[in-house]
Amino acid sequence: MTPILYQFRISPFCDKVRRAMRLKGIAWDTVEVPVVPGKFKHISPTGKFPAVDFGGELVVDSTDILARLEALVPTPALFPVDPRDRGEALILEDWADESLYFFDLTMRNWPQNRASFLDDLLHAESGIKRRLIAAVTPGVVRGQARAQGLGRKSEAAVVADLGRHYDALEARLAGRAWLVGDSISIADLAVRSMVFVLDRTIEGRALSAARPGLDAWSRRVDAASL
Ligand SMILES: N[C@@H](CCC(=O)N[C@@H](CS)C(=O)NCC(=O)O)C(=O)O
Repeated sequence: MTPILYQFRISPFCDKVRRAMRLKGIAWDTVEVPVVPGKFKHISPTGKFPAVDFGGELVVDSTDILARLEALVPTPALFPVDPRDRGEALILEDWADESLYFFDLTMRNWPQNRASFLDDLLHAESGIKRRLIAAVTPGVVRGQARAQGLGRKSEAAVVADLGRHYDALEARLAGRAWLVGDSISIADLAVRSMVFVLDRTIEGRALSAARPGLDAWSRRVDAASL
C-alpha cells in the first residue's frame, strides 16, 4: 500500500509530512489539492490539509499523520521515547504549528513578499481562476491574520516578535545538533518547516541568516529530510 498525500505544496504542515516520510524511507503518491478544495471534503471534512490515505484509512492533521507514520515504520523514531523529551518535542511542535505558523501567514502576505507568496500558492493554477484567487487571497489572509491577532501589529513589531522566537531557537541550539535529545525528532521537522517558509520572506530570511546556529541547524535538518 502506497500512502497518498493530499497536499497544498506551499503548506508547512505538508512539508513536515513529506520530510517525515523521506526520513523513514516511505514512498508516497501526491495529490495536489486546488486552493479552493470544495470537492475534497470527503478526504478532509475540516477542509484542512495535509491528509493522508493509508490504503483506505484517512488521517487528517500533520501530528496525527506523523504518529501513523511512526506506527508504520518505527525507525528512525521521530517521537522521542524518553517521556520528558517526548513532552518537550510535542510542545515545540505545537509552538511551531500554532505560533510560528501565524508569522508565516502574516509576513508572506505583506506587499513586499506577496509576489513570491502568490507564485508558491498558485503554482498549479492558471488563467482566470488564477487571477481571481490572486485577487481575493490577500484580503482573506489579512482577515485570518487579524483574527489571530498578529495581523493587527505593525510590521516592525511582528519582525521583533519573530526575532525573539529565533533568539530562543539560537539559544536552544547552542552546543547541540537537534532541538530535543540527540537525534532528529518531530520538533526539528515542525520548526524547520516553518522556518523554511519564513525564509521565503525578506524579513524572515534576514533574521535567520543573522543567527549562525539556527542557520547551521536548518542545513542539518534539510540534509536529513530533503
Ligand atoms: N493542524 C493542522 C493544520 C493544517 C492547516 O492549517 N493547513 C492549512 C494550509 S497551511 C489549510 O489547509 N488551510 C485551509 C483552510 O484553513 O481552509 C495540521 O497540522 O495539519
